[in-house]
Amino acid sequence: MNKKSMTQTSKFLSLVLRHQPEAAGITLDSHGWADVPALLGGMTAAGCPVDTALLEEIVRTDEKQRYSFNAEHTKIRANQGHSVKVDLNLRPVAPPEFLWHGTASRFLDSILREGLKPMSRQYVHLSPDTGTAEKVGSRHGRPVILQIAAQQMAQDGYLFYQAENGVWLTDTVPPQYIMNGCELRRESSSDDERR
Ligand code: HQG
Repeated sequence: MNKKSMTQTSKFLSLVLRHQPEAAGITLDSHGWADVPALLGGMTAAGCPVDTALLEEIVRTDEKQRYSFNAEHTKIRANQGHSVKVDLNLRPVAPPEFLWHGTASRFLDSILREGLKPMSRQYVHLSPDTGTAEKVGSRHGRPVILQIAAQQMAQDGYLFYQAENGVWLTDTVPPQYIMNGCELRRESSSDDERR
């Protein structure tokens, strides 16, 4: 299978495992697991033919390690990114001093006012490095990178989790923990340029 059709199959797989299991006529259990035979049958019936070998290849080669099998490879789930409510059994972990969030410049005003919210997903997603954050932000438009005082948040009682694939998750980031907020606001303000 060529890379383009594999990407398309992977996108449908993400949709099913994170957002709309009903698109393949299946259900997820409370921990987000789908039954592999049901998934293969359901995706194929929905016009996206996939067999065990292809599913194994998608999971193995996914550049973001988006999916995991159980030990027997009879079940599969997405490692993060869900909008359906699932309990991934994540245990709180101490974060590094700083984490990063890539977003688009047009969201900046709202984010600096209200903080980071999970929007349609279960958690706010944070990156361990600026390079990853920049890629995440570029998906939405002109990227801006927010520096998050994660360790300070943890000291103040906020919980952090790390998904199977290294992505950091937390419920919300209030604006005072966005370290470079002032700087970004200054950069994005055209008034400032005129001074
Ligand atoms: C923004 C991808 C206005 C937030 C990535 C983001 C990631 C606000 C957008 C994963 C806001 C939501 C998640 C507020 C947050 N006002 N906008 N108060 N608070 N936002 O896609 O973090 O390829 O749901 O900044 O790599 O971009 O799918 O979240 O721009 O790991 O595997 O609202 O998804 O992975 O967008 O991305 P998203 P995200 P996959």
